[in-house]
Amino acid sequence: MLNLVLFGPPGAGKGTQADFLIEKFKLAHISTGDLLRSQIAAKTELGIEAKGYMDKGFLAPDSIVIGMIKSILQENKKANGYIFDGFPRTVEQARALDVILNENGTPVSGMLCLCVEKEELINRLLHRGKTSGRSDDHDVSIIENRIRIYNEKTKPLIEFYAAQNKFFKIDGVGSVKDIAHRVIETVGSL
Ligand code: B4P
Repeated sequence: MLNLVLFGPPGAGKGTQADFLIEKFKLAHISTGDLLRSQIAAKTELGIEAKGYMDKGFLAPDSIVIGMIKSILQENKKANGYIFDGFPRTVEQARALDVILNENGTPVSGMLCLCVEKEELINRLLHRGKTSGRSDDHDVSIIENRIRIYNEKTKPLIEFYAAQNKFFKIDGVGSVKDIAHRVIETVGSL
């Protein structure tokens, strides 16, 4: 079973590359950003709580996100494997994911980290903000906060997965297709 963690700062191309991996390896796509946005759109209690954090560029609380992952994995038990897109984002989330997957005897196969410089990230997100309607893509200070939070809370996961020999660094700059080629080649080597 292939369980991939698609990793990188906001705007690195995680959602974009997930589409190629789904097509190629027929995996179930689990994007915590998409799940949270659908809770917000449905105006659920969870969505209303998460919105307060996301609009300002902060992470949603671990308890919310981990609970969401547990129920989505429960609903998709027959999948060939999973692409975790934007999850885990904190060490607590990564530990929880290891516990859940190890219980099923299907651990994380590899963490694919897309590397992109800050200036390019900001340009991509502002560009997307023109059409996405996402409240966190319009304002440079909110985007910078997302990148700051990534550096503080999420980047330490590189060490977490490197210690398990599961960290794979991929250049995230270039054409979307070239990057997809690099990503697929890396997955093929796992
Ligand atoms: P996400 O939905 O995961 O959003 P993101 O980090 O901005 O990445 P995304 O996948 O959307 O963008 P991508 O890099 O594909 O999270 C949003 C918020 O939800 C978080 O800030 C947080 O508040 C909350 N959240 C989500 N998961 C959480 C968790 N686990 N714990 C707590 N909170 C959580 O691409 C961005 C843009 O770049 C696109 O427009 C794309 O077209 C463009 N692009 C991609 N590749 C390109 C390339 N090669 N060249 C040029 N442009 C490219």
